[in-house]
Amino acid sequence: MNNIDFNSLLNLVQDKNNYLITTHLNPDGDAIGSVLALYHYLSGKGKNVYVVITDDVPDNLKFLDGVDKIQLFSENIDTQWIDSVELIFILDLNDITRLRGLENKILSSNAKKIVIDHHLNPKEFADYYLIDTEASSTGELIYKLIKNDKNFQINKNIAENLYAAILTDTGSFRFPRTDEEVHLIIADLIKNGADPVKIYEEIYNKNSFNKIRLLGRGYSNLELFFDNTFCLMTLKKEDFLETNTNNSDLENFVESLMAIDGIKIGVLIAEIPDSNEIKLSFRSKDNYSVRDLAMKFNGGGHLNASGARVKNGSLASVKSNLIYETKKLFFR
Ligand SMILES: [Mn+2]
Repeated sequence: MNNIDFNSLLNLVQDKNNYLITTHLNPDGDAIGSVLALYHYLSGKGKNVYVVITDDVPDNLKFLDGVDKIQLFSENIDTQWIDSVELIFILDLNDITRLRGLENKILSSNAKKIVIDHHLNPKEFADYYLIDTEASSTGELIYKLIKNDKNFQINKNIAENLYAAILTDTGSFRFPRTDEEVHLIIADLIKNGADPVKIYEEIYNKNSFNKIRLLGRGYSNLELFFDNTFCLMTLKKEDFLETNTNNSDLENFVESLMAIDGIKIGVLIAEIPDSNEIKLSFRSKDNYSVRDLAMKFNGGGHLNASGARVKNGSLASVKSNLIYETKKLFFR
């Protein structure tokens, strides 16, 4: 793996003019904020920059400056220009399969590919890697990259995008990688124009009334197991229909279970309307590996956050199976 540092990367950028920036499917705040900050930096230096991603920008990130420059990739769009770029930045991912559909276009391009990321276990596919698994976010790495350019001053657009990236990837400055350095970076971003009140308001306080009503249904259905360490939230089809909501309204529901005192594992089990699928979302603390639990249902993910979808199962049987598997894995 060819690792590159900030200064060598800046040198590489100096004499090139045509760039492509992309990031992973289901983009989050770190993905979009990092992409747009790098976009503003490069275009601020007079470069020609394309931005392409494979899924829509989530609604709560559409306020970010530069969102209108993002193209949505599909098999139908003209991608001839991909062959004209000289450098391709791949941000916040280290496994090319997370580029869904775009990966072949990128791999077959003659441009140099550069991964900037903070996830563990990178796969070998790019020409250069700028990876720091200790970093809070990819946004933190983009900040350091731009700061290494002594001829460039971070402007408001860049500051806002990087603030959004770090805010979201640190769970609002509370995840373990939130250290002194992160707060010093944040202070510098505020100094350069990021507005913490506005950005938080845009990202977190734009829930629909119906979504909160659906969450209320979920809260009233909570169940505890295994000495109050395992909490289960169940949502049935009628909960969605009666609140006029759908699958996409479930964001952050399972996370909220982890705020309950003593909870080690939280699971959301939801009967998705207009489908024959049951969605399972898992969160945990410490070494309770919900990835192992998700794999029992043909899903996957991380140690403390994972998911699965069960087709054609009944809610009752998936639920009893879930409780059985959880007991077998953790509470024998
Ligand atoms: Mn990230």
